[in-house]
Amino acid sequence: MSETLENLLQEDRLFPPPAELAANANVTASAFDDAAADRLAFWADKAHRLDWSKEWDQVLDWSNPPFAKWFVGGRLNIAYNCLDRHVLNGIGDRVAIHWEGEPGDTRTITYADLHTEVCRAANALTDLGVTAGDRVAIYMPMIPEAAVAMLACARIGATHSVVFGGFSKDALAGRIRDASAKVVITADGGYRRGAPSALKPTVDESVAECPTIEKVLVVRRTGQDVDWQDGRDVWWHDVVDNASSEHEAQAFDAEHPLFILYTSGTTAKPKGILHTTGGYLTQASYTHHAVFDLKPENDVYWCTADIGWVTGHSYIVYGPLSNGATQVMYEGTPDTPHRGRFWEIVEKYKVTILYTAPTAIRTFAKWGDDIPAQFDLSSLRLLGSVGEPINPEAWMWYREHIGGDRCPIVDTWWQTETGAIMVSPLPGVTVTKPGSAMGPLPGISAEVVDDAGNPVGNGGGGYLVLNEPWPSMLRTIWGDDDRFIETYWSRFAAQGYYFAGDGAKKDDDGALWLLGRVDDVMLVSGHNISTTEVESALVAHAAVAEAAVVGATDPTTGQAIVAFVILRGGAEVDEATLREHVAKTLGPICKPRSIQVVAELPKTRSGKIMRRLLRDIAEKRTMGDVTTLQDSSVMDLISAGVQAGK
Ligand code: 6R9
Repeated sequence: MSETLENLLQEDRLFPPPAELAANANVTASAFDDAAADRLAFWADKAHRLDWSKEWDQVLDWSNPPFAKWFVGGRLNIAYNCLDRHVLNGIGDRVAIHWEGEPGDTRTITYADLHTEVCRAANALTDLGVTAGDRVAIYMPMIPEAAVAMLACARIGATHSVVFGGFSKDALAGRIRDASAKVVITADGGYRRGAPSALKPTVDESVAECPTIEKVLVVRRTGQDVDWQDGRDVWWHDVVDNASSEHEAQAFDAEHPLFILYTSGTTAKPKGILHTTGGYLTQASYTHHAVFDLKPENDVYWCTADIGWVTGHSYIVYGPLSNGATQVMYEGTPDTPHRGRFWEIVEKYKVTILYTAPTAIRTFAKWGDDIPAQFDLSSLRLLGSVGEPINPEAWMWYREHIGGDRCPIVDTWWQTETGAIMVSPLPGVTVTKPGSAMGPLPGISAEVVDDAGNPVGNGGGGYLVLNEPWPSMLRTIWGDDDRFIETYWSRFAAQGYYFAGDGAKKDDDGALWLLGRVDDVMLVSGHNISTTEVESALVAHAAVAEAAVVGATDPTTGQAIVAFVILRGGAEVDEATLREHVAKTLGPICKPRSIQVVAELPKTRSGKIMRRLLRDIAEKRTMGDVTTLQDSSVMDLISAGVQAGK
């Protein structure tokens, strides 16, 4: 990408925080002053929200960048912070998890229950030979045991590596091998789209290729038949249910490895992102308190992410539980048994805070306004978004049809690598703009820079960088320090900036707009145009629910914009109208060469559009690697449609 990104989309709508929320907010504007006065003292203060068995000697050791050490010399136990201290503080009978299985079965788990279960699991893992520093792979459906397994590992100092319960045998085996995991925790299966979906056979095939695995611990969820290898396979209900519920948590060093999580890695070998203990929990916990304004006595919080995504780690397990939250956990898909399932759950549990992804929001908009309108959503008071840029019109739809025009929206930008939220409105402070993540949180430093690493200033576009270390930053790529430096710290090595890989702009007021991955930026007749802005222009048309655009090689313009759109239920529109609509919104340079109506778009399991595959279609190439797709048949449908249409 050369010099800068064009700054095209204008947005004038403003939404101030609701007065009552602002008056009672957990975090007010003074947090920015505190952090500006002394950033390290600010984070030390946030670390004091946790219980440490030994105080640190130094807040940050940045003497060997980019290898950071936070809270040097401090010691704590993560599970103790998420469970024991709440029980000791007398809130053991507060509900930690309202779990809802896809078939409609439910479980209500208090903090005391969760504590007991994690203690048993910690003892069981110890009996299976797991000790501090060992790696444990977790390949599970969205059942409470997934959180229990993670916390039990954390409790005994084993490093977990959660792998999405839908990934293939090769993906699982590759991740087990890379981390040399000793144990896999899994289930016979889980419920997806109204049917049991098996997990154990994939584990069996993977483990056959992974000699480091000594034990496979299996939760019985669906009751489906499983192959069994005596001596290696053990049932959770045999070993965990029979283990002692007494377990004293030992403290670990602040830099003890807590988890490895592999990023989807669209092209190369997946990267094992390593997170450690003290800094990670400090920031996951504080941001959950600040961004969601969580009032643990009153709120019912629901993050719809899967545990296999970093969002599930930081905002289902570690953030909410460290804050003593009551939360909903749902096993299945949003359209089972009907398209109102999410709203039925909000109504049933009186959810107050909902955190979901733009892909889900656009899908709900496509399904129609009348579906959420059938449910009582009046308990909601705050909405969050994560995973992709949220198009302004999707943001407005979310606000109106889910938030009843009263709930603030926090659009939270962060990554597996950052461990916790970095850029987001504060709901009691920030006047928001639909589609903008607004600005860095207190204690976080971010900039938009040009090719040479100079700030672009208001009104300019370029690269989003993080220019100061932060507590929950990744510490390295597991087993590959060189790749860590090369991937994240080499682009702006002279300045010492972390480069996230995302394009961004600052509008005239200095608000931040994420513009998608820089690899996706299109170069049309010498102009750098972001996929996000063209997609948002398309989604702003009343007939369009979702859009994905890519740059395809073009003999005259270098690249031409090729768009794929999903229409809203019942809507009809012709291609010429949509092309004109984009030209009118953003300027003639952004007029797509072609627009194809499709039924689905290729997405990863965390809901991100895989533009690389659409580029293959637009340029009539054979398709690249589709292993991280949620549903690989989508690509056949799209290419068949494109061939028929052209
Ligand atoms: C948490 C998570 C990280 C990438 C990131 C960016 C995109 C996430 C976003 C967003 C715009 C937001 N992304 N949140 N883009 N606005 N609010 O998603 O982690 O799966 O590692 O993905 O997702 O491109 O670089 P991860």
